[in-house]
Amino acid sequence: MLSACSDNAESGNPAEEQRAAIVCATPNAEPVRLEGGTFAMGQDDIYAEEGPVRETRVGGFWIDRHEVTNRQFAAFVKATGYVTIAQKPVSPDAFGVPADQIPPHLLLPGSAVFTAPEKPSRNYADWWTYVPGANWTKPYGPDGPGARPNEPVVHLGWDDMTAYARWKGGRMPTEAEWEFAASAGKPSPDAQPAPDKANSWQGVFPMRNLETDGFKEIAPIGCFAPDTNGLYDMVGNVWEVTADYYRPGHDPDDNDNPRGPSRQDARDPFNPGQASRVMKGGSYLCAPNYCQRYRPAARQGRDPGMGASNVGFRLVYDRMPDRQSPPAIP
Ligand SMILES: [Ca+2]
Ligand SMILES: [Ca+2]
Repeated sequence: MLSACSDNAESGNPAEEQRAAIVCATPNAEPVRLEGGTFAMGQDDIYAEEGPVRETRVGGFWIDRHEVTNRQFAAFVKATGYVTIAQKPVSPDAFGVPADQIPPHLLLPGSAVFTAPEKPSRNYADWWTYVPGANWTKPYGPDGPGARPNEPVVHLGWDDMTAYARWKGGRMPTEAEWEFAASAGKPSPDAQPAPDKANSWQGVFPMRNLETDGFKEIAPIGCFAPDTNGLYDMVGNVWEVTADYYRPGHDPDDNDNPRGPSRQDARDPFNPGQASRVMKGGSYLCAPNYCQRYRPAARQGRDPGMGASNVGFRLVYDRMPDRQSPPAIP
């Protein structure tokens, strides 16, 4: 079944009209069974953290066809009363400095929101802003639109995602499982996906977003063609957090259902001192001039304690989930 992403057909804004003309699929809610196998994991010629390439085996699993949506997360919250990390005040202990040195707004509930800077920059601190009031229900902050049901949920921390996973009867994918699933059909290993293949950033990041693919920010699920596994938006739209701890590069000897380094061996240059998790696939903010991470092998660390406006997830399952009786959250 197909449905229009928007009914805003005659806005006078070419980008909005283009978006309105895009027809999005309504993906089947049942996960896809992948039988597992061997594939070439990693990449050697783009960013050093992605190598070395090595033959890697993964076992079979089921995987969600699309990123977890706001509709799905809202059902979890309604059933359990769950409150996410971004909806709670921040502990001063998280900063490691005396409380009187912490800017007060950083202690308010909130999350990191992309805000295009006024001048060209290659410093991520210039486009990431801690916005009090930003959380999964208000992905662009308190003054922006509310969460749209068919868009991927964002602004979740690790504990939020795993709480949802337990309730749903699934788990976070390993990096190898995720990359195996995303490698279906052997997408181009280095080029930016065509505008009809994935939601990424066309133009010069972070100043000029041409929106050639029809979306300035997050897209609803199902607006871009699925891969040969029937999976939507593995590359692009929002980053997807996996179970593995992050450190730059792969262990070449860890190639049979690898689960990444131990917590003690985790290391994230962008989040020193944090046991970050690996996230995959890039987002709507990935552009050729800055973040060429719209590829299956691409990876980055994700601070487990805070979400962002371009980070989501999807689940995998070891058995077909029983959708009739999700367990109560502890
Ligand atoms: Ca886009
Ligand atoms: Ca994605």
